[in-house]
Amino acid sequence: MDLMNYIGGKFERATGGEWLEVKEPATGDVFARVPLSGTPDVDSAVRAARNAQAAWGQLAHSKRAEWLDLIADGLESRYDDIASLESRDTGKPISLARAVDAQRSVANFRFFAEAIREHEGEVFEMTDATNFVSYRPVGVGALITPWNLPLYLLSWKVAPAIGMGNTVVCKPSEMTPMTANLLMEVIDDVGLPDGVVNLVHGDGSGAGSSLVSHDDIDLVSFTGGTSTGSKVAEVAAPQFKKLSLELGGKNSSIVLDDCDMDSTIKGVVRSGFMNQGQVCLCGSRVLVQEGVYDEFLRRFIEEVESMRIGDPSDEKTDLGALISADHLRKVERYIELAKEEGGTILTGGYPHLPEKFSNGNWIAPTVISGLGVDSRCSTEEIFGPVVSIHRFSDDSEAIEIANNTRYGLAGSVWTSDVGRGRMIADSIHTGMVWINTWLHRDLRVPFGGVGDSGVGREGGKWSLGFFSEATNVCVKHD
Ligand code: TXE
Repeated sequence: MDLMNYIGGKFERATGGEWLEVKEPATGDVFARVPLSGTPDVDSAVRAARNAQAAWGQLAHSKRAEWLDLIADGLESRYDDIASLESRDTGKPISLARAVDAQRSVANFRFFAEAIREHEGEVFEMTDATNFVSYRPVGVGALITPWNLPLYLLSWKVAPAIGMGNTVVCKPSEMTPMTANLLMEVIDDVGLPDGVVNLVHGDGSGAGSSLVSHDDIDLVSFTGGTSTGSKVAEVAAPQFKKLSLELGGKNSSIVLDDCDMDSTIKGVVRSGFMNQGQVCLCGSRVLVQEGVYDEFLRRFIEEVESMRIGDPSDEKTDLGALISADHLRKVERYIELAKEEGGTILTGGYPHLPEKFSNGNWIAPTVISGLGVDSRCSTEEIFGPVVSIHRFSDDSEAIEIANNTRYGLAGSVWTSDVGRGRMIADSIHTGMVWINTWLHRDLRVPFGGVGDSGVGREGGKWSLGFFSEATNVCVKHD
């Protein structure tokens, strides 16, 4: 499959005529190619977006909301395509791609259609004047997305960005282009005005950096790694582009001695290993209160080892392949480092799979005990199916451990005493905390983190605010 860029309503190759191969994580086979785009392609995409922005920005909110609903309808009609393409492209199990990626991609467009319809400015009265606050489009936005939740995150940005009157140039990860391409097909099918949404395939140092640095880009919404996020910020900040950075995480799952053990085991395993641990919100550090440590650990290992690893297209599969051979090597290096740091591998290794998967990126879910809470493996983002487990004595020690990383994205607390859980949640320096659940998402709430987890919030009204310029007109009473 040769995918194309989508610029000004047309599918086209890169002007340089070069291609990047796309591999299937489960088998290592090349199954598609994307254009290796460069500055000329980015230029024409930004120009198409700029040409479309004035008219699009003047449409009524209700009209733009209608377009979002049309796109949602189009995605819904291709629900199973999204699930199977996403599963094949990322290596994640089909059940996850259906329940999370496909479901959320439709929900994102529907949610923001409603949010845009209801959104209006504020009026602030003074004794002798009235202030009218309105939310104008920012202009042309660059939306740069990673490989772990490709359409889930791309739709999360496109919907509010165009809903608030901006036009956009999308740059999906070169490793997972398939569902971004499907979104362009849906957008083309519904007849969205040319240039409102454009897409340029390519790598980070080529198309990615040329898009971020383009002087006619007003806004950058980036989700990806922390080190890449700082490169993006270095380029965008001096040009005063509006910037949102959703980066990495090193999140703690805190298990208190009064937790309901059955639901906690299931929740903490899901949090640690969903999508092979390749979600920025994953609970990769499990902190267990000493009174329940032994019982928890025994049952946790049992549950981890019961997960089925293998063919992502099999409905019964719980864990698929990692995104790439390079990423697998990065995860393996961390497991080697863990041993050097004094850790004990309690479970892990490699799954035994049929021959067709022998060139895929496979590793078994790995649990490591005995690491210091300040060790590199316990404080750096590994972004694979690797969890370190630590015991703690009291709540203040759990809080101290949870706060001892440079990240600050999310966390979870498992307890039967919600007041105790709230106290801990309020003491953890992150953007989000779940109590007795994980990745339970209301699209109205803010999403984002602090420290090395990034800058800004998206989600609900925070997305509407980020993708607009709040403007005030003050009218003096005569
Ligand atoms: O992300 P990158 P990668 C973490 C995880 C992972 C690490 C790197 O630790 O190992 O990030 O993953 C584009 N200017 N997360 O390599 O490199 C790139 O083409 C502009 C956490 O996938 O950050 C892709 O489209 N763009 C994260 C996007 O940025 C650039 C999810 C992300 O690529 C660029 C994924 C540049 N200089 C990885 N360099 C999360 N928070 O969910 C790259 N890109």
